[in-house]
Amino acid sequence: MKLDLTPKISDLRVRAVRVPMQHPHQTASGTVMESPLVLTDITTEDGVVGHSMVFTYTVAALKPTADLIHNLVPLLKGEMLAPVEIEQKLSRRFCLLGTQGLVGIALSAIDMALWDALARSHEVSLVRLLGGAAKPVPAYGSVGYDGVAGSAKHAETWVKQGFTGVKAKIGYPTVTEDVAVIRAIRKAVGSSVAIMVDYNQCLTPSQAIQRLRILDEEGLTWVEEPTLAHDYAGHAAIADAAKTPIQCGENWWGTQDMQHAINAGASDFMMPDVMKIGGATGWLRAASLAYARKIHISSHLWPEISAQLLCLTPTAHWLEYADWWNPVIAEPLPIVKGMANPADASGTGVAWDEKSLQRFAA
Ligand code: SMN
Ligand code: MG
Repeated sequence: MKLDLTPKISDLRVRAVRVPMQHPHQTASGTVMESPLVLTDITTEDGVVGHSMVFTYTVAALKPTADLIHNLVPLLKGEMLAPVEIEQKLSRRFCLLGTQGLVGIALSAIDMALWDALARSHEVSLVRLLGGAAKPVPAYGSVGYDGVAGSAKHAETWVKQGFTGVKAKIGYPTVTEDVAVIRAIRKAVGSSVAIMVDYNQCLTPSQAIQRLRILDEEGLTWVEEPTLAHDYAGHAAIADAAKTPIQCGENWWGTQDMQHAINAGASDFMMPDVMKIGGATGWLRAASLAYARKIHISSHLWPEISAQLLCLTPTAHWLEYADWWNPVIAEPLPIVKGMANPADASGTGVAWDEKSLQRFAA
């Protein structure tokens, strides 16, 4: 009987940090003023360390999330380094409470750190561990709710760095203002750059249908979250009425939310957030759902691990690039001529710049 050589988990370390934003990132539904992050390090009995980070959006959720992850240590110590097995164990354990919200974030933090540790223990990237091939992925840069001049300037900065796509946060008081921002960006970046827009859930379905009648003439690559993230019927009504593809997904908790969205025909494209969809395990399941329906899948935030996961996604579309967390990452994702190049080093590409971490300890 072959001995199972999979190492066991020996320890888990959690650190809370607050990374300042170079510029506050404004959306129609709120502004990201800083990045409260929880960094998780899972160590195996062989001394391999897997890393992950999660973003709690508000400092109010930072300590509760760190404590929640730390409280999982007794469920992990001594377990085999088997992310899929552990995901099932933890999902059963949290079935009654539910795996949405901070629980979902905590479980994803564990999952991503476990996959990083497993890839590192085999001295391969996550892509290679899972049988994929690392390849460049088209990336877009995000522009905040910064008005006509600010949005055009920020979009131009991304394109000067080689990006071939930019996404602008809109949802201004009138559709005229939305169009003014879009046209200023189009003027600044030219006709060959993809422009996406993001309403961050700020419209009612009927407002969105009205605004899209006008936005449909602007040649946009997608219109993102025009209404509430979990209003699948509302998004489906908008998608039916609009010519421009509708994009949703960053706020879906796990693949069940995604399945509900697919069943409702909520959007033309989908963009799970690896932290909310269930870590790398959740992402792989989401990629399978999308493959079955040939739905384009893009990522939300998390460039390093998302670049790897998109190489394992048959219907991969765009990578959302964000440099917010680069101050704590040892080797931020390289972007060359607007293409994201997944790290060919071991793991998910996530490791810490320990020196700079000291500056951001919460
Ligand atoms: C977004 C939402 C919340 C924080 C950052 C960015 C935005 C996106 O919806 O799609 O990037
Ligand atoms: Mg969005």
